[in-house]
Amino acid sequence: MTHDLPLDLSPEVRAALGRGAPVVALESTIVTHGMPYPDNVSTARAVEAAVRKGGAVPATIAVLGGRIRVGLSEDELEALGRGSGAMKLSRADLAYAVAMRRDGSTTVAATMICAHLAGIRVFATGGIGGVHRGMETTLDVSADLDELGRTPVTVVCAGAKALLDLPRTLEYLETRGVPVVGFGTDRFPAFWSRDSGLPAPLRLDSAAEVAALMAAQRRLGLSGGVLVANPVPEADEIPGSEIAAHIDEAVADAARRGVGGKGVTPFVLARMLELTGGRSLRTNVALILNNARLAAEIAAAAAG
Ligand code: PSU
Ligand code: MN
Repeated sequence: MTHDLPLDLSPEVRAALGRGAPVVALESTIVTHGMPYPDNVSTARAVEAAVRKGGAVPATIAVLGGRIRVGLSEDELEALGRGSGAMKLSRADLAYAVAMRRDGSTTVAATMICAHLAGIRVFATGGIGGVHRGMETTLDVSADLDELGRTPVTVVCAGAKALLDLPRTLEYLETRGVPVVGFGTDRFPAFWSRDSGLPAPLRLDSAAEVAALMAAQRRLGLSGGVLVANPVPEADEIPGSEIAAHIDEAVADAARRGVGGKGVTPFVLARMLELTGGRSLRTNVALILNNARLAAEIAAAAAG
């Protein structure tokens, strides 16, 4: 227990943080709501291994029985991936899950909150939530964006999915004062594809440069995180022209079935898997591993 917070660090994570060694936070909504079993668990394990190989300690975050757990055991990860009872926790649900002693997986927003409580500054995921298409009527804007504007954690992602309204997502991030960095690219990536058709607002080309940005942000007293957009490796990408029709169909299906709120992203992800015959999942796994490797490098550069 850390002070009187409902926060439990695994012994390995606690030791790493204690000696100032690099630690990379990992989310768990990807496990419970982003991929089917058993690919979700095997991917989560492979991501942890990629972080280790990069010289950092992985800290997968979830809420179990109302305790925020930072660093899960193999068995806990397996149970989370198998089970269907976990809540999808964003900022709005975190206190509820703690108070009611529930199990829940953490989204990008909730993982940032928990990572910050634990003292972890770098976090790897696949794609962030964003402004949904049709937000003019639904007002559906992921809490991930506001979290990036307020919580000092660097999030490494492969951009955001083209099922979102990407121009508005970037506008919103700018309004909230979030540095959005194309890593080794001038283009903002779109998860399965390397280029969304939009420019990346900023560009950096090394982990050391990202660490320098984080340090400067801190020195200036600017609250909030950094979004590092790391394009999927070329060999694994699905070009935008190939994926666009599937995205449109999946989004239309969600609307037709009246799926709304927290259900939209999980529904569309599952539908994309069907529509692409599994190809979207392979790309998803490849890009998360790629982000885990970069996050480990950034954590090492920031710790050094
Ligand atoms: N985008 C993805 N894959 C995901 C998610 C987003 O490409 O698994 C998950 C992340 O956990 C993200 C959350 O934080 O969905 C956003 O959900 P919402 O749009 O309901 O805020
Ligand atoms: Mn939403």
